[in-house]
Amino acid sequence: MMNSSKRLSRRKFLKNSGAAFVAGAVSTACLETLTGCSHNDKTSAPPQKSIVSDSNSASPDAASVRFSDITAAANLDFVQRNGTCKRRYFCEQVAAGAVLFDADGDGFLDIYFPQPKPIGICKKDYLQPLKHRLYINDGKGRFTLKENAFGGMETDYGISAAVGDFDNDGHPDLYVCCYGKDRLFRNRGDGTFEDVTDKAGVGLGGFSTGATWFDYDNDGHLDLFVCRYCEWTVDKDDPCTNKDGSPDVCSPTHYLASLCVLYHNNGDGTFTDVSLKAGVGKVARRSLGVAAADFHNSGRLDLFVANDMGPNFLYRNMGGGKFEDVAAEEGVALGQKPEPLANMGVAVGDYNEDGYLDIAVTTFAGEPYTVYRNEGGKYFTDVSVPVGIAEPTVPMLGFGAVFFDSRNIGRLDLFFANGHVNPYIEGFDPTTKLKQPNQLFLNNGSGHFDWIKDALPANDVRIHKGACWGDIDNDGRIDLLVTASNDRPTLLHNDCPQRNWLMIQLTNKHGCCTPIGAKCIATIQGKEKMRVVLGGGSYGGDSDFRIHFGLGDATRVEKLDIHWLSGGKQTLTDVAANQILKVKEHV
Ligand SMILES: [Ca+2]
Ligand SMILES: [Ca+2]
Ligand SMILES: [Ca+2]
Ligand SMILES: [Ca+2]
Repeated sequence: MMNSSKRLSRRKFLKNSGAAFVAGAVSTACLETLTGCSHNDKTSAPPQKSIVSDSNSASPDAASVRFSDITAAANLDFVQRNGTCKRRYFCEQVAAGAVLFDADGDGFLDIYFPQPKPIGICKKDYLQPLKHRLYINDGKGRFTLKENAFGGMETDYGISAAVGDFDNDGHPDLYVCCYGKDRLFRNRGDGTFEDVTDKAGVGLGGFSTGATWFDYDNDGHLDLFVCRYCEWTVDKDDPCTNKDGSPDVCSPTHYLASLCVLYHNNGDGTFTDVSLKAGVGKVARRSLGVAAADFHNSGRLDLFVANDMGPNFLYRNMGGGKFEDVAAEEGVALGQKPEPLANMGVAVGDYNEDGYLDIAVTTFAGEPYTVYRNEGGKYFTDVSVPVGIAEPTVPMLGFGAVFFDSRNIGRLDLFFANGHVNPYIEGFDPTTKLKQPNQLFLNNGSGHFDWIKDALPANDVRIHKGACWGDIDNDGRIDLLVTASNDRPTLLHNDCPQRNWLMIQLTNKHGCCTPIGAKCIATIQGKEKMRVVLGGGSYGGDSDFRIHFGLGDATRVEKLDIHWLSGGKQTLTDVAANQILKVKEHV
C-alpha cells in the first residue's frame, strides 16, 4: 500500500497517461452511486454503460444473480478485531482474513478466523483476551463456535491462514501467519488441533502475511511457502502524516522489505528451510497474496506472489527443487504502465477456457486491478482494459480476489473484496472512499467481465479484507465469505437460480485430502473446461478445496479427466450432475 503523496502522484500519472483509464470524475461518480449518495448525484453523474453492464445485453441472466447476507442467521455475527486502539499500528492494514475448510470431516465447510491480538500500548485497552476462532458448520445453516479447538493455545497477531493436509492423514491442517510467531496446528480429525509448530520448525518470527501449501518436488508431501511483508516491528512503528496533516502510519517503503520463506516437508513432521537453495529467498519484496498452481502446464507447481509496491514474483518451478523468477519476462511483474503496482490479492483460474491458468490481482485505489491472460504457458498479456476490469476498479482498494462460477453455467466470474486502509483518506482524496462495496464481475463468455452491482447486498459497504469461495450448504451453488477490518465478517449465500453442477472431492494416493495442483478437465456438451485444486490465492485464506463445475442445462459430464500431481491420470465417463463425487487416486 502506498502513502498518500505517492498514491496521488501515480494517480496523476495514470490520468495523464492516455485513454486507457477513466480516472477522476467518472469513476468517482460511479463509486458514489454504489456507496449510497443521493439520487441527485446519480442523475447528474450516471455511471457509464461501459462501467456497469447493461444486464439485457452481455449477461442476459445478470438480473437473477443474487447473494444474500446470512451472517447473523448463520451465527457469525461477531467482530473480528484488528487490535486497534487510540494508537493505530502499521500491521492493522493487512489484518485479517479467514479460511473455509472442513475441519471435522463431516462434509460441510467450517470457518477459521485468525485473530489479531492487541500489541504495544493497545494491550491494555482489551480487558478480554481476543481469541482466534473455529466455527463448525452444522449443515443446516448454523455455525457454532468450537470451544477449545486449539486447547487454549492462542496465537500472536494472526493475519491469515493456509490449509493443507501436510501429514497425509486425510485431515486438513492449518498454518497461521502472524505478526510474531507463526503457528502450525495439526488436525486430530475431530476438529480439534494440536500445536506442532516447534516440532515442525516453522514458527517464523516477524511479519508473515500469507502462505500456501504445495508439493513443489512431487514427493507426496506438501511443502510450505510463506509471504513476508516488511521489517516493521511494534518498537519501530514510526508516526507519519497525510498531506492534510492527519496522522497516518508510514508507507511500507519506510521499512525494509522482507524475504519469503520456502519450507521443504521432510515427511516426518519436520520441515527444512530451503529458501536460498530453491531460489525464492534471495530478493526481498513486500509480499501479501500467493497462489500455487501450474501456470506452464509442466506438471510442476509454480508460485505467483503479489508484491506491494514492487514487481510481483512468478517463481517458475524448474524441477530439481529450483525456482526462477520469470515475472518480468512473462509479463506479470508490473501493471498496465510499466511500473510496479501495490498488489495485494490474487485470483487464479482459466477464465477463457483455453486450458491455461490466468491471473487477476487487486491493487491500491487510483490503480486499476489487473487481469493477466495466460498465452499458452509462454507469457501473459495484461488484458485489464479490454476485459472491462480496469476502469471500474480504479477507485477501489482491493485485498481478496477469487475466480468462481457464480451461476453454475460453466464460466468463471470475478469477485473482489474492497476497502481502503487509511481512515483519513476521504479528508484529502475525493476520488476514493474508506468504506467500499465489494464487486462481482460476470464473465460474459466472450472475453468481457460485466460489473453487476445489484448482485451483492447494497448495504455491505465496509473495509473489506479477505475473501474465500466455497459451497457452505452443499447445494452446488458457490457461496462467499468476506472479512472486514475490525468489523463482522459477511457470509454471502448464493441465491442464483438452481442449475446443474458437479463437485469433486479429491484425495491423492498419499492420502492427502488437499491435493493442491490436481486438475480436472471435464467435457460438457462437447466443450472442455479445466478446474484445479488451487493452493492459496485471494488474500487471507484458502477457499474450498473441492473442484466445482457449473453445468448449466447439462445433466451429465461426458468425460472427466483427473490429472494428479504424481503424473497419474484417471478418466471417468458419463458422470451424473448434481453430486459431490469423491475420487481417490489409483495407487
Ligand atoms: Ca465440517
Ligand atoms: Ca493432516
Ligand atoms: Ca514435497
Ligand atoms: Ca451453496
